[in-house]
Amino acid sequence: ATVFDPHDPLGIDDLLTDEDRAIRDAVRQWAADRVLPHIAGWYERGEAPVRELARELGAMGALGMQLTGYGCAGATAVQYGLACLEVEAADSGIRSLVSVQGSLAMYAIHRFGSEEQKERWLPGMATGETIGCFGLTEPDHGSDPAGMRTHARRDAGGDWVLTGRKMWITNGSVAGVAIVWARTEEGIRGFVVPTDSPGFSAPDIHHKWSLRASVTSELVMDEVRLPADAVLPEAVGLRGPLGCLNHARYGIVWGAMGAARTCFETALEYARTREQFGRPIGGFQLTQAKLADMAVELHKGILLAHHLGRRMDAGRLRPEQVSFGKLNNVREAIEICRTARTVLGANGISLEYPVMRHATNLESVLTYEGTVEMHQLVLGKALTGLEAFR
Ligand code: TGC
Ligand code: FAD
Repeated sequence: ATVFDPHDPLGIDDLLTDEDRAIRDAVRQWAADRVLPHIAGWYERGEAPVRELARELGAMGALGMQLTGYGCAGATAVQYGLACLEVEAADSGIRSLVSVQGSLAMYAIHRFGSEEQKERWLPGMATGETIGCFGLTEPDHGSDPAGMRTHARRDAGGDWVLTGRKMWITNGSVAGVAIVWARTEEGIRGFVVPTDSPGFSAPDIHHKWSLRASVTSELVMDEVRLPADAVLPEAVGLRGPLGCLNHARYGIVWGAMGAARTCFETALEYARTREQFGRPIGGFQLTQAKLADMAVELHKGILLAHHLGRRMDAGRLRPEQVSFGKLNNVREAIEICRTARTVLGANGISLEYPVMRHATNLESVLTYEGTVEMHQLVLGKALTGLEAFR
């Protein structure tokens, strides 16, 4: 007979294969051993051992997990999603490392790169030896990357000369390679930039109150000279970087539910044990309403992520469907975390518990990879046929 499991009320586990469960459990265990004991301290100090974590994630096959060849794991979209969920259940900043490495930097090279670029960069990125970053956003062009100012021109010898600034770049200062998108005479192109190139620097951005266990940097390119073959040959126009974003956004659809799960589970446990007015606060109707609503949105979100994963595995996932998932799941996840915070009372604001950390992390997740408003407008355009960005 089936029993009701408060941790899986819809029985979503039944949708997974044994291999899916094995991957999920391995990543969950890694996060429990390697992230959870330290994360509050990293968060408080605004640091994380990114290089060490990247190597460990690489050893688990979690970097460029869905890609094939070049040392990548060739996992399914559902398996990649489950890994994102488990990593983000520990911290969104660590999941960002996974997303940027695998879904943005490695994906760009895998999807749009030459054979030489793939062989040179991907194996070391899959092991986490080399960290990658992805520079699309600029100080004056975030939601509207079409307006970017960073540009590259060819000199007389055929080399590229790259100049400009990128802003809010995850992993910037720890990266060995940067994928930088720039305006050229041929349209927007992607460049594979070794970060030791003369003229390239990546100063860190400080004073963040969100995603504190993640490195965020500026990229400054002052006449960076690159060989002719530094350009990604298969990407011309904004469809190049936006194609990479589909992949990373898909991982976030799952990941956000990881943050939400941790907050829900924390609130549930707290509500069962914390007593006021002579009884557990979980016995009050108002608390139960919160827990019921959180559980509904959490598991609806996981089902949605699973549905999108199956579509991606079948090669049938539309960008508008990714926007649907990113919009819903990040918005609901932050709501779940904020509600969990209220259930914990004053303890909710403490780093001794994970909820405030997750809630403040999700402020970044709500904004990056396309803001709520951008995904509403993508869906609005798909629904009405009318574009409302400009
Ligand atoms: P639009 O005219 O609609 O499109 C230009 C070209 O791109 C194609 N396209 C797509 N291709 C693939 N996937 C998608 N999702 C695509 N969306 C559009 C489109 O077909 C067209 O191709 P072509 O060949 O006809 O030229 O472009 P637009 O200028 O109107 O902009 C549309 C908009 C606003 C949706 C887009 O600019 C956008 O998504 N803006 C948000 C920017 C964004 O998400 N930035 C994220 C930066 S990276 C990041 O945040 C990493 S954080 C990572 C972490 O730490 O986890
Ligand atoms: P803006 O585009 O200036 O938007 C400000 C507000 O205006 C938003 O609410 C937005 O939705 C709204 N708005 C804008 N246009 C419209 C419109 N047409 N209609 C209605 N509302 C509109 N970028 C990278 O390239 N690589 C990275 O690795 C990366 N990592 C990041 C890490 C962190 C921690 C953060 C916070 C950001 C990161 N980003 C990265 C940048 C991120 O993608 C951008 O912040 C995001 O795309 C929004 O751009 P913006 O901040 O310039 O906001």
